[in-house]
Amino acid sequence: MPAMPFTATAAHLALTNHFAASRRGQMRDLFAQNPARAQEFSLEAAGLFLDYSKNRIDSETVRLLLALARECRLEQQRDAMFAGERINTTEGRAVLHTALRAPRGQCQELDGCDINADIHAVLDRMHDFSNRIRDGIWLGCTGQPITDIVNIGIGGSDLGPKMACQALRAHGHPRLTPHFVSNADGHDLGALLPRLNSATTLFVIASKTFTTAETMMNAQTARAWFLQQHPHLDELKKHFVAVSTNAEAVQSFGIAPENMFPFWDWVGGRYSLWSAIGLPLMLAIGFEGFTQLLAGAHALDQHFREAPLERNMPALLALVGIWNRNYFNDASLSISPYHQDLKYFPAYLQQLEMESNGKQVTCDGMPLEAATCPIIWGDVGTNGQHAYFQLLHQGTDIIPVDFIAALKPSHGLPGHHTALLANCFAQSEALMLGKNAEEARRELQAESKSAQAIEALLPHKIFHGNRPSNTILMDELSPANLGALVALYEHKTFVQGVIWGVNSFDQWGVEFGKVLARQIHAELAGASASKQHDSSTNGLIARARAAYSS
Ligand code: G6Q
Repeated sequence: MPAMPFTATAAHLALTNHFAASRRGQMRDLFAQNPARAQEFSLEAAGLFLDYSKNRIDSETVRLLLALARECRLEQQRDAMFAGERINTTEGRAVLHTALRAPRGQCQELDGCDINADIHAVLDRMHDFSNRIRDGIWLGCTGQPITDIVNIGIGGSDLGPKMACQALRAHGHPRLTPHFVSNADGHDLGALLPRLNSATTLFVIASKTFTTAETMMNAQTARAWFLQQHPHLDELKKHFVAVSTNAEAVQSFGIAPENMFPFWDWVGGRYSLWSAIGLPLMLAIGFEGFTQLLAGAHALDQHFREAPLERNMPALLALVGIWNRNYFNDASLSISPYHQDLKYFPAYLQQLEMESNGKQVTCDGMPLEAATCPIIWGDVGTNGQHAYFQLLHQGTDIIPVDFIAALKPSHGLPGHHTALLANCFAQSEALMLGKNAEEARRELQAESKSAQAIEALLPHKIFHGNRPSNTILMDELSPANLGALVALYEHKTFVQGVIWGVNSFDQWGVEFGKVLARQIHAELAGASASKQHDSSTNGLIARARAAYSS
């Protein structure tokens, strides 16, 4: 990690001066001056096309941002990650999710051992298991094939497979319905259980630690529900499997070792889709589809490792984000997939980026001098257009947007996809161009409004434009392209973490949250409420206890 904060680099000073000189520049002028602008600021890699030309940048901006990346030793740190160095320093762990998608036989050393064989041994077991479920060979306790897969997990043990099962639902097995239960709130599991046939349901208990309170509570409830209907403990093994790094806890829960799919401490929760945490996805789309997902991510890994930074998609996406965040001071980033099947992608990226880079100190424990991760949020287009896009176009904050779309749909309904893409492209164009007073006035005049009405309406009809966005396109939302897309954002997150000098792979805030509720939980469930909190918290506890007892 960099010895000095990025704000102390020569490139940062140059960027600060460049920002002062260029910040009032208008993208519409830059496009008019340079007909090759879109070509200059776009590139293809691993089945993805990125157009980042609708950003407030010119060639000099990119040159200086690349210099910043080099001064922060991005290439060396990228190589250290791929080499299995323990770059997650606060947990003393290597960061090797990229090894999970490397082809069989591609050696990956960790502490002198090749982990590729271990990875593929687990993939082989997942392959065999998913084939048996999908082909109807694995039977439930009454001899019927499985119809419903319920993943019980939270955070990194939920968001990845949930997002990917939805994204690739067009590739799903017709007999199998995946469900995802994560919340400690019983309204989540409680709403699902009555809809399930216990004799044809498979529960996948997914937890790296196998100690997470929400997951353990939901798993125990699911187990009790199942045993109520099938009291023989022996039947559990046809309906409960686990994905975890904690074999002992899995066994104590009552899941046999042959029903456990392991992964390793060098796989961070939010980077674990590619490991056995992806089991529900493999069950849904099959081993071949899962292999294509891994291959797409691997292709992007190769690109990230080998392409010069000048033509490196994750690096450029990240650096443009740094420009927006640290120079223009844009505090949020909206993710706008124009694909219904990517509806969980904004939530997935929210965890990936905010949990990775929402940090307050550098790797050396020094307070950060610059802002880090913007707030990540969003929803699918066109829905967002009829809700919060008003603020994107005319709000007082500038909010960069990432538009994501597939050129071909996975449905056959005529007309819809052209309309969808037209909306997507029109939004980024409008955000960039805006509408000046002259253009707005002309429009109002064409509507034959009176001069007085025109002047009254004019301020409301003006769009200042110059609002930045990226557009990411793929041919279709295939497993391979989804793999590449997720890997693109993983590496973007890594690059930004390197520039900010933070550890993108720990999550002490999440760990803090895991212990916070324990004491109050005991007080809510116990005989008498303690008075040791502030008056607000004491009052809330008293209210909840009164509601229980009434
Ligand atoms: C991810 C985080 C966090 C984690 C969940 C679930 O990077 O660490 O979201 O995935 O808290 O943890 P378990 O898998 O251990 O249940």
